[in-house]
Formats: sequence, structure tokens, C-alpha cells
Amino acid sequence: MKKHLITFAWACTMLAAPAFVAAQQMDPNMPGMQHDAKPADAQGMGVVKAIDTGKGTITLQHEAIAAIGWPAMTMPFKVASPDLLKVAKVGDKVTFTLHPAGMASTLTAIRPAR
Ligand SMILES: [Cu+2]
Repeated sequence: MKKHLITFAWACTMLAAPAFVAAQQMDPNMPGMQHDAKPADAQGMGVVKAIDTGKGTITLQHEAIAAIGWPAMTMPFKVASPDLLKVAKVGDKVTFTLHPAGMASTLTAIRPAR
């Protein structure tokens, strides 16, 4: 189980990296554009597989997130606030907002989807 999570998380990093590089390359020579432009936050849907209040992570079996080119997978996410870990419990179906940055991706919002 642990091996699976590591493998999936690694795949996510590999897939997220090109999108991040592309966003960085749009910055120069574009006056009037935001110089601190980063990949936009993305919406996803998934099922809670684990919650670790010690590490501040929530593991989601998430569906594909087309906006950032992620396939469906199970992976742990850091949460922007510990309060987000109290919103859902293991087994819940949730929708979430994430700030994409490969393995450093952060969940900024999560809510039950029923
Ligand atoms: Cu993922």
C-alpha cells in the first residue's frame, strides 16, 4: 500500500512539472502580464483514503484533473490549513481546490460532495 502511494505521487510530480515550466516561460517579454503568474488553482473530485493530522496531509483517490493534465490517482496532499482535515472523513466523497505544484501541491479548499 505504501509503495503504491509513493509510485502514484511520483507520477503526479512528473506530469505536473511540464505545466509548471510552461507557465514560467510565459512570464518574460509580456508587459502588463502578472510577473508572479503561477499555475491557476484547479478543481478536483475524489474520495478520502486517509487523513494524517500529524503531517497535515489528506490522501485522496482523485479523479482526473484535466485543467492541469493529471490522471486519476491516489496521492497525499498537504492542506493549507489544519481545519481542512476536519471537513471530511475517510470514505467521504469530496470536491476540492488545489494549488498545483507537483508533490508540493496544496489543498486550499475541500468540501463533502453528496
Ligand atoms: Cu495526483
